Amino acid sequence: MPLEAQEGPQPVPDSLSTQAIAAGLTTTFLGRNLLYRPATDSTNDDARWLALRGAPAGMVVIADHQTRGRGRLDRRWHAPSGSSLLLSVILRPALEPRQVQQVTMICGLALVEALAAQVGLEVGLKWPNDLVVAGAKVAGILAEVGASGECLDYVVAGMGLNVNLDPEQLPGSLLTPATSLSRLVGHQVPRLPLLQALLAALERRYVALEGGHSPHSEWSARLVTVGRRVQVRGPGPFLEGVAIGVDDDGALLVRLADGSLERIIAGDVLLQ
Ligand code: BT5
Repeated sequence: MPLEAQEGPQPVPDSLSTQAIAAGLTTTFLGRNLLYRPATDSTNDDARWLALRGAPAGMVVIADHQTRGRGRLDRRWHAPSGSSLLLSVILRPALEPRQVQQVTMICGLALVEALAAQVGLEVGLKWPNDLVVAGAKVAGILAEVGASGECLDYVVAGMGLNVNLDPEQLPGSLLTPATSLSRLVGHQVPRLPLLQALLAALERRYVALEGGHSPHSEWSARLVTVGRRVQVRGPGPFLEGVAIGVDDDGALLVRLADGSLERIIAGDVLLQ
């Protein structure tokens, strides 16, 4: 990964920079080690590269533009340059690989917390990794792990949040309709205070996780998926049923028409 690429657009009022982010940061370690890139392929790829070379927990890679921003299953994440918060956090939680959804949980809850505090928005979580408002996706989380045996070596927690974008700028063929903060509140939203609030909320939640506190109950209470009729498209067969809850590892429990219970570890859920 070429680390020297710090060239890019000239600063604008809402511009991100290492200095501007550090100036208002209230965290102890999360984001204290930060790489800002005007443009990159994918912040998750950069963070993984750094994690493999020993970068510490709490290091953040953030970009204004991604040429190959990714979702799950190598799907594209679209974000017009400068419109979004696109960041990846390196974490090294004492979890087993099967528990990695707990990292997605704390990221989702930290985003919810920051959006409530900074923008006054009530945002829901949609299993497994989306933030939604009235059925439209405003953010997505992509947690990728490096593991050796039964131990997680690192987790790269990537977050893409649609801040100041017109959903019409995005391709028409999205899995779920998209929205953005500016669309929801009717004005441009400064990214810097939102980012700083997000990092502070995530640090608190990561410290709690490391202290043995599970985010499970708070996360499941926020899931708009639970209690709904769903269609599940995943690696396994296509399923339809009622989402009745999530287990400790964050797998979705779906009751099928024949009364049987399916445990879904990965997939896309359509709410009916
Ligand atoms: C996600 O995947 O939602 C995870 C997105 C994570 C993106 C961040 S940006 C910083 C970091 N670096 C990366 O390279 N990635 C992370 P998934 O649930 O698979 O959803 C992907 C799908 O969302 C795509 O196939 C589109 O249908 C849709 N999509 C793409 N861009 C979108 C956007 N801006 N808003 C809403 N939906 C979008």
